[in-house]
Amino acid sequence: MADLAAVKAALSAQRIETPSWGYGNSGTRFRVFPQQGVPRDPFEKLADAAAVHAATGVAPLVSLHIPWDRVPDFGKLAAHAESLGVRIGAINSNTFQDEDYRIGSVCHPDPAVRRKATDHLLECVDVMDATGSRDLKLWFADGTNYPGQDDIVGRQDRLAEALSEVYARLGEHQRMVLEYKLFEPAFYTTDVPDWGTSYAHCLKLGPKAKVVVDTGHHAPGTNIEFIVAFLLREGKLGAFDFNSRFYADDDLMAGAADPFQLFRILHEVAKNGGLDPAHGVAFMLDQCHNIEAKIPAIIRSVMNVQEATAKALLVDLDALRAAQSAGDVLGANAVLMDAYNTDVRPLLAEVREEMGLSPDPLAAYRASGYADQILADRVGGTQAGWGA
Ligand SMILES: [Mn+2]
Repeated sequence: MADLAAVKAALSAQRIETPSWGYGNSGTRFRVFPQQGVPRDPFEKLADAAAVHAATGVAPLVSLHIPWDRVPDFGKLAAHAESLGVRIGAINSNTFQDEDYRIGSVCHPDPAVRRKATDHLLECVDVMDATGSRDLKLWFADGTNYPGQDDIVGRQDRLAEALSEVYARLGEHQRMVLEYKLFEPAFYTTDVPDWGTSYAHCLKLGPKAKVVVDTGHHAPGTNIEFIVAFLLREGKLGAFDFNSRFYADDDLMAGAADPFQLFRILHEVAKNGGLDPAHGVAFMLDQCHNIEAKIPAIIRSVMNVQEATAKALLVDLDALRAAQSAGDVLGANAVLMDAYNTDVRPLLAEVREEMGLSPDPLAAYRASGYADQILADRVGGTQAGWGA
């Protein structure tokens, strides 16, 4: 049996980071449906994130996205976060929304464009210095659409050169986390298409470079928990971008499409020490909320990650190992399924009450009156969204 006190301690200690862009208007390439009460600036995004943290107690970190969250004084933004009870998490770079990046950023054939992209990444490290952020999160839209369009190896060389310049700029306690994505926006080759490419670059860069696993960035049917287990074993799992996919990079709420997959991933995390803060795995959400209310959707996502984590922590590892060593295929599988089929909602309600929180985060949010307050307060101005 899992030690219940240890399970509760692990659940109350877990930290789930929410994305600033999840609070703004975002959607699909077809249509972004604006919603009332959406933040107009990064300060208001942090206020929404603080509302999520107030309801859940486990979401004190907020990822920023540069340039969408660029402000004249990042020290002021970090102080504002602190006054709201949250902190700045990962700084996400953006080398995909400028005219210059039509055929690439750090992998572009033109050294001037590469210089511009690398300078942006260095600017992001400046933002980390000013905000106390630990992680520089890199995702590159770079790739090609047509066979012969560019030299595959040449692009890898350019990528390595940019990464190594940025790596050298990192402070002692700062890290670089490199995200991969199978395809889109490039459709023939992507310069960081899979975990192996990210891992190979990170391995060469050094201990401060780690891989980000975005759960939506794989081919259908990919065994993501294998990737997670492998990277944990190598000490190279830096972070998760949790979200759900039914088809491609859907960016739906974590745990909505396939809660069993989320459980299997978190089982590998829990079993292999990844919940220990010393391991440094960041549990981030990377989602868009196009048709649903944003703050409640993020609260629901945090709860879904917590539920999968709770189930993972309930796996009877002694019984699992005994069954595995005995070659008891069905017994081992049953141990895992017993944990997955446990209703952990009462356990999480208890954990929340012991943390001095409401047992029901969504009800607590509704009762707070925050949703009405932002509708009344946020009149006029320009709502935040992609590009702002
Ligand atoms: Mn992502």
